[in-house]
Amino acid sequence: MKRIDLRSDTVTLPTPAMRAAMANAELGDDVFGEDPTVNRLEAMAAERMGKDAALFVASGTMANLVALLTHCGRGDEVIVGDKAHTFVNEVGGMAALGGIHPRTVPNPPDGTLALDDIVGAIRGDNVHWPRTRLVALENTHNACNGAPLSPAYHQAVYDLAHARGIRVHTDGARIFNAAIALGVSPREFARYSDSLSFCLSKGLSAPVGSLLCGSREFIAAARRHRKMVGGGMRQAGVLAAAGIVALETMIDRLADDHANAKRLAEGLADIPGVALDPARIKTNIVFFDLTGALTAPQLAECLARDGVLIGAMGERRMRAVTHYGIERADIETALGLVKRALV
Ligand code: TLP
Repeated sequence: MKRIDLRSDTVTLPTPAMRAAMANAELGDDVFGEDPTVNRLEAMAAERMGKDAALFVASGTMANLVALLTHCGRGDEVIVGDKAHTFVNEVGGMAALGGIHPRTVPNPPDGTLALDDIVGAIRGDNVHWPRTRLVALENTHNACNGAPLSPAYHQAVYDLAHARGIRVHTDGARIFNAAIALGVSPREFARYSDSLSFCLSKGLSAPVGSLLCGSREFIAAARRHRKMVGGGMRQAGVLAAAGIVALETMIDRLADDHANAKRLAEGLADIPGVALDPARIKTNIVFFDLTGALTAPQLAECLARDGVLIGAMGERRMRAVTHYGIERADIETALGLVKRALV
């Protein structure tokens, strides 16, 4: 029985080409700046995003933390969506480690922040108030069904923030999913972000690592923060080698993941007791709700017995994520099992 693991695209395993590249990687001490493979990956990432420089870090969480520490001082405020990964799923690191004050505004289902809400949340000059330093966006927006944010939206946020001396960070953990879904270069998002992070270890299937991209000065400062949080790795080229293969070979195929997610959403919507709007599914993340007797943990347990893993995200809410290794036939198998359990 094939295990069909739809819990996340983080479960992807490295491709044979990645394993070969890792075994043969040329290495050095990256804290000395002497790992040629890390240096190559960072140069590639900067070039892909149209930024001066990039920094290889251990995870998406570390990329966001280092970005926030670099943009904000203690007591500064960041405007962030109430469903943002940085706010919900990063252990409160910005507050715990950076003394950074999150100011949430609601994320509507399209994953944006309403421009009026951002303007309304920006602090004036008052001795009582923290200083607004940063707006943090997320593209694609994980908790909003992987919604891709358009370059035009990024530009609108960037323009209004910059007009007020505020910077913009984009958590682009799945920025290549957004680029593929909208048919644009990832540079279109990076252009309107002072910093942008993206992950190698989600849909791109590398085992470990994220890149933080920005100006030369920003990345130099971020490098110190990475060291401070214990992220200065030594022969990290063994990991970066897989990341290079990921950037070279794994981006275009994300379109298959999007098509599989669409099919999954349409199939789920046809099953009585499942509620979702398939029109919202534009990338590889499908949230759905259960309206019948079975709870999400119960359905997850039932499916797991047949080798299909879908995340229970609450009493009624579930999440399925498509990725490398999940084929169309696996989607049909999962749909058949959900139907059998619910109908
Ligand atoms: N997301 C994970 C879980 O943490 C929820 C997942 O399974 O989707 N930004 C975004 C938008 C993310 O979705 C994630 C991971 C991260 C940052 C953090 O990346 P890692 O896991 O590498 O720290």
